[in-house]
Amino acid sequence: MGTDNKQLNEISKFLSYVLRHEPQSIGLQLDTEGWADIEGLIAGAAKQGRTLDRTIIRAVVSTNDKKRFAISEDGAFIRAVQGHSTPAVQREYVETEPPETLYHGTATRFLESIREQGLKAGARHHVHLSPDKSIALAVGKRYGSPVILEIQALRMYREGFKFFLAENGVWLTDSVPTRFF
Ligand code: HQG
Repeated sequence: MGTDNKQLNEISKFLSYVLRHEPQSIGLQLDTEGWADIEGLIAGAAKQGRTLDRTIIRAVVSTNDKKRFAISEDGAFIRAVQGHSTPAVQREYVETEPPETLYHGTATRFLESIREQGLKAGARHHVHLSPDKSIALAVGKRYGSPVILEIQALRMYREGFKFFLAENGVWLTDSVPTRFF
């Protein structure tokens, strides 16, 4: 069976689902840093009739457009580097000083609520920010007509807000009050 982009993309979506959100859906255990045993992942997927092997998992990890996943140095474990909603995972990211400005892409229909409440993490564990406007635009487009919010990240940091940089370049913070827009 050929491993075309469509197939890799489809497996990436499956991995996002089980490694970020619903590991229990295939009986998979994640540790607090998000690591799952690759053999357990293959076995859990097989129970749902989904055939995976180490070669295709490695291909998904290495070709992934947003570098969403990482494999441990010993090759035994895999994790999503950010984007979790499952309470099983509480990653300890390294706190990092952010650049002056970071961007958050959202949909215009969320703006009224965001202007009232600021940015909230929602189901995921953090608010996701990007140093790149075009990435923020693409993120916003997933939910409708997109809009980019410019966040005064360095000012937030200097006022005591924590920022974390995930291994794939996505910036994370707990919430963004409106005074930093
Ligand atoms: C919005 C993708 C109303 C927020 C991307 C967003 C990202 C509010 C939505 C990653 C709000 C949450 C995360 C408030 C925030 N009122 N709406 N007070 N505060 N929102 O998907 O940032 O492709 O959980 O603007 O690249 O869109 O999956 O977060 O629209 O890095 O790897 O609530 O997902 O990565 O949506 O995306 P999400 P997000 P992947």
